[in-house]
Amino acid sequence: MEKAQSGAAGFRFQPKDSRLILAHMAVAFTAIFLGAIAGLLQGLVRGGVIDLGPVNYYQLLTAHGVLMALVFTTFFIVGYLYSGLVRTCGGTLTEFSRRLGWIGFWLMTVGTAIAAFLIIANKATVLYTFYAPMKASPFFYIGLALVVVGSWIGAWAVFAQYRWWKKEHKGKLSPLFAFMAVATMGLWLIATLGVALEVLLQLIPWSFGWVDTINVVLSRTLFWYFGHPLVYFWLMPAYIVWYVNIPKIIGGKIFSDALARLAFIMFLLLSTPVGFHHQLTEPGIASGWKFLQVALTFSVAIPSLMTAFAVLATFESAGRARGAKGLFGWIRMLPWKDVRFVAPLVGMLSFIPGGAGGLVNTSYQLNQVVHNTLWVVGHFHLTVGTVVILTFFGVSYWLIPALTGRKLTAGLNKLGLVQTGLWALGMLIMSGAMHAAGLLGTPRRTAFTTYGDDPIALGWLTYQQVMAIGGVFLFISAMLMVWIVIRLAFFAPRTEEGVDYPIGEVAEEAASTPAILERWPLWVTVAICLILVAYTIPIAHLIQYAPPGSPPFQPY
Ligand code: HAS
Ligand code: CU
Repeated sequence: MEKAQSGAAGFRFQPKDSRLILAHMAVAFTAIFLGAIAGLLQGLVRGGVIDLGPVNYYQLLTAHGVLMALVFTTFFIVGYLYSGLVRTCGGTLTEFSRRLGWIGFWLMTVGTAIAAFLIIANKATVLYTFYAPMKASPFFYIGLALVVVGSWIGAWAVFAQYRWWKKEHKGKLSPLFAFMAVATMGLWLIATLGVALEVLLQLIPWSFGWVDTINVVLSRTLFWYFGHPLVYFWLMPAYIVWYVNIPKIIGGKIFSDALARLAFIMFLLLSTPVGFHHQLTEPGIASGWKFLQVALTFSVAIPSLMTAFAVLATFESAGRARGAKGLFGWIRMLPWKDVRFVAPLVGMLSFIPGGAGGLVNTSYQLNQVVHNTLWVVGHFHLTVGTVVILTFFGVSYWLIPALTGRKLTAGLNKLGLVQTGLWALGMLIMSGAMHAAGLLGTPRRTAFTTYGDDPIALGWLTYQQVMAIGGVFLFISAMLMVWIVIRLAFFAPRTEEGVDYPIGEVAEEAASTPAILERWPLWVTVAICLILVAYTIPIAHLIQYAPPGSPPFQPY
């Protein structure tokens, strides 16, 4: 590891940029800290290990889901994208982008604070998917709306920086990082349209009592129009790390710039028109439309398979360039003691079962076996909870010191390896037990219960206890991570020579990138056409043949 760092380019962040990025990181890691506490407690309650009496299981579950899946990811991603734009597009944000960045940050932070307050007050115990007809306080939805609007402004900050760079470098291909950041934020704008409509037109008027009932299936459809691309909004920045940062960390080259851009264009096109794979058991949507979206879901696995190929190719050629022999000799050449590589690598490895599980989920008939069971919870703890989060942890090990002008010491690197190992172990146990319990029929979104000592339900208990054990390892790992982040931000030794912000170079033998990949208007138009094909008629039907609306319920 020492060697990789001494070859550093010596990049320096300007304080006005690092302040903005660190602000995002501070909220992100506060969310991890609180979310992990909620996660531990909820896991122990669910396993029947402890009984918290009056503390509401569903309230803890909501806090855990919102903090980890929505708050941590969004703040981390926006901060990370700014950092890479600074590094690859001009060395500093333009005044305009930075101002937008701060406006977006404060809107998101105020919105988060409002939502968090209402969860603590037990006025928003609706889980992170906030499904109607469960009703939260209208101010919870307003808080979420502020987060979304803030993130839109963040997206414009990204676009503005990119456009500034393009103007300064007429006719040139944009840096790969910037291209990917634009694709990610473009997808985010398209995706959040669905949830914005749901919140503004349905949830807010209904929760204020301005209308008596809500069209439940329409609200869920609008939610999943957003909810699936949401998971790619988490995944694409992790892929940026794999495509752009990791090659440099392992001393290799980016396998193919064109392939990387093509994969991101495919995500832009195919991530949205697939939301029905979360609604395969939902009545009111004709099976033909479900089938179409299932087919599109299988297509959106292709850019992930391309990524697996490209990342492996980068690994192999990096090893061979260093003289690796035999079929697998290159594996030993990888920097196995560098946490900046190992944490994301564990993420990649967990996407092999995680992605396979996703393909099971979306296989129309198989979905009936797993839907609404703990299997699905196991799936998303492997994907967002390991692939994405371990990649982001891997980034934190070099990004936080890069922002504060400090060094990742050998000691903190070692502790990072322990943290990564604990996470991997905890997740193997917890997610493994969740998958198994799900296949036995254990429902998700339920507090501890033996269903009146029903023998089938009693058979699930061991799995739930095993899940709790995995949860304890994960909790320890999360606390260790927060501690390391604090060390890196405030206490690690300072360095004067500038720091290593790893950006890979494209391999010499890679083919050149076709300019058409950067024609955004074309790709956005195709994306919108696909969405119109997949959603117009089914949504029109949901409105035209609307089921009787539902009044609000507040069960907890
Ligand atoms: Fe999913 C439910 C289908 C990917 C997250 N998913 C969820 C939920 C979440 C989530 C949060 O079709 C629950 C929502 C809720 O609360 O109800 N998912 C898929 C499919 C994929 C997929 C087809 N999901 C993700 C990702 C997520 C995520 C990514 C977060 C980041 N998912 C579903 C379906 C449901 C679902 C149904 C609904 C289930 C239900 O009934 O409720 C695909 O995108 C997966 C494609 C991926 C691959 C794997 C490629 C492998 C790679 C790693 C290579 C490794 C290397 C390392 C290179 C085909 C890229 C090698 C190194 C060496 C040294 C050897
Ligand atoms: Cu999905």
